[in-house]
Amino acid sequence: MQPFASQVSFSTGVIQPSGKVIERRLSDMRGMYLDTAEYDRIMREEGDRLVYQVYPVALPEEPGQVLHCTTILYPGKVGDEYHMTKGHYHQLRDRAEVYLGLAGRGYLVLQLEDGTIDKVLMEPGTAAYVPPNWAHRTCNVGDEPFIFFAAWPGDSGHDYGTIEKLGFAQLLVDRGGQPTLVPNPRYGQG
Ligand code: PAN
Ligand code: ZN
Repeated sequence: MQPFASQVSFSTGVIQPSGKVIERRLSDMRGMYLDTAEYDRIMREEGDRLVYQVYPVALPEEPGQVLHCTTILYPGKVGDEYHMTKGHYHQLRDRAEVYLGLAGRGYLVLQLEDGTIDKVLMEPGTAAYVPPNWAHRTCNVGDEPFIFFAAWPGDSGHDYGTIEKLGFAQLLVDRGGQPTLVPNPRYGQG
């Protein structure tokens, strides 16, 4: 394989050239937001919002590679819950990851499989570390797109199913203008 470079726009998050861009809309996240009545109302009255996009650098997902991408997480809320990514564990649980904030403001929310939760504020220039074994999700708590760069080992794999089934133990919501973690009443219900 030959060395190469990609161009990352810090302001828009676009990577060129990129692999296939992933788009996640509200309809891709059914059941993930707590306020299902509000979710249904938005889908009915406002349509299927774009929540985030991922621009990956095209690389083989194999040991030894370092995969990298940007995520553009658009501002917004469903009820009082901030726009967020689906969130996942790595299939190989001991594979870590680095996030670098490029624009906007968000939180990285992390969880161990015993339900232990932590959160890290991310602003432009914040290098946030996802240690081995932590599920990770980002939430946009600002009014602009929250844009970050991520890099992780090529053989990590993504386990979305565990979070789709069990959820995160706590959810990040707006409480009087303050991003606040609150217990998820549906956590672990499968
Ligand atoms: C990130 C995420 C990206 C989108 O690149 O994949 O922010 O979030 P979801 O994958 O949870 O939809 C990463 O953590 N890669 O491993
Ligand atoms: Zn990851």
